[in-house]
Amino acid sequence: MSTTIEEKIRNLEDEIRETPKNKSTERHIGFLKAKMAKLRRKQIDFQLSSKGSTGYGFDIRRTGDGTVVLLGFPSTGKSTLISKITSKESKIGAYDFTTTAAIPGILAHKGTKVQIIDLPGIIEGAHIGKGRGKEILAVARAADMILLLLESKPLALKIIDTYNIIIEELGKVAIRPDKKKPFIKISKTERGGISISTLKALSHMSEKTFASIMREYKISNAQVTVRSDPTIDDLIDILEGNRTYPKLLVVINKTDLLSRKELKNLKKIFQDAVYISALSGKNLSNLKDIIIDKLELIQIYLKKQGEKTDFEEPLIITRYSTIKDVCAKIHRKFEKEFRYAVISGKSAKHPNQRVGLDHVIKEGDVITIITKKF
Ligand SMILES: Nc1nc2c(ncn2[C@@H]2O[C@H](COP(=O)(O)OP(=O)(O)O)[C@@H](O)[C@H]2O)c(=O)[nH]1
Ligand SMILES: [Mg+2]
Repeated sequence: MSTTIEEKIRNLEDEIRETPKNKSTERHIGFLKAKMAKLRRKQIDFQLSSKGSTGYGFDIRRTGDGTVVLLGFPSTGKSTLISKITSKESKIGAYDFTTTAAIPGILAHKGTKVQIIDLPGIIEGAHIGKGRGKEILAVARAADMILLLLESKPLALKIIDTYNIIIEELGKVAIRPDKKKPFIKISKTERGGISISTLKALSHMSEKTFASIMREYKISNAQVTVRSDPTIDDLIDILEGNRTYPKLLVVINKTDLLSRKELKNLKKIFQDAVYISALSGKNLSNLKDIIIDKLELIQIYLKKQGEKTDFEEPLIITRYSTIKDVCAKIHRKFEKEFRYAVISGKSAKHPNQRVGLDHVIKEGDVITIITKKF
C-alpha cells in the first residue's frame, strides 16, 4: 500500500508533536524534521526560484526599487487598494480568482518606485495547488515585503484565523515572513568531520545534534560558523536553502464598516497592523509612508570593471540584500555567469575585497560584479 506525500507529512507532524522535547529526543526530532523538510520540497514540486524570477505560471519581472506582494483571502480589497496607491489599475472584482493572473503596479512615493503586485485571493491548501495557490505562492517568493491584507469583518472566519492560515501556507512553501535569515555559514571540507564555531553556546540543540542534522544532508566534513542561536528549524532552513525572508506588513481593510468599539478591540489583537479603508481612502497616505519605511531601502553604487563608479545612478535595494540579490536586480545573466564581486565600503573588510554571492551589502557600498567571459 502506498502512502501519499500528504499522508507521510501528516504522520511526521503527528510524530513530532507527540515526541517529548528534551535532550535525549532532540536528535530524533532533528531527524524527523529534516525528513519532513525533504518531503515538503517534493510536495511543492514548483521551482523554488530565487528572488530574481517568480517561475511557475505568473511570470512577473521584478522592477522598481523593491517588490511588495499583496496577499489575502478573496475579496479583502487587494485590487481596490492597488488601484488607489499605484499608477496602474487592476480591475476590481471583475474576475474570478481561478482565472486571473498577477498584476503589477508602481507606487511612486518619496523619490522611490516600489513595485506592488496584485494577486488573486489565497485560500487554505494553496501550497498544494488549491485556487491556483502554487502560482500565487510562487509570486510571493519574489517579494521583498508581503503586504497581508485582511478584512476587518470576515463572514466565515475570524480575522486571526485567516492570518494564521496565510502565514502557514507561506511557511509550507519555504517563505519565512518577518524573519531574519539565521547566520550559519557552512564551508565544506575534504576531511576532519564537522567543526562548529559559535559566538555563544547553542541553546536549542547540542553540537552533536547540529552535526547529525548536517549529516542528514550528506555533509560530514565542514567548518561551520554560527552567529545566532539557531533552532533546529533554522538549521534545516539553511541546509535546504531556497528559503526567502520577506518583510511582513499586516494591513486591515474596510475599517469603514466597523464601529469605533469594534476597531478599538481589533487594534488590541493586531497592534502593529495598519488600519485602512481602501474604498474611502482612509489612512492610505500613511500606508504609503509605512511601505517605503519598512522596506528599508538603501543605495549602493555599481562600478563596471575598468570604469569609474556610477555615482549618478545609485542602485536602490533593500537592506540586508546580498550580492546575489544585486545580481538578480541588474540582469538574470549576472547570477548565472557570476565569478565573484569586488566590493568597497561599509560591508567590506578592506577596499576591493573579493566576495561571493552570499555577501551582505551595506548602504553606500561600491560593487563590481565579475562574470565569466563569454
Ligand atoms: N466597505 C468597504 N468595501 C471595500 C473596501 N475595499 C474594497 N471593498 C469592496 O470589497 C469588494 C472586493 O474588493 P476587491 O478589491 O475586488 O477585493 P480582492 O478580491 O481582494 O481584490 C469590492 O466590492 C470592493 O468595493 C473598503 O475599504 N471598504
Ligand atoms: Mg482582486
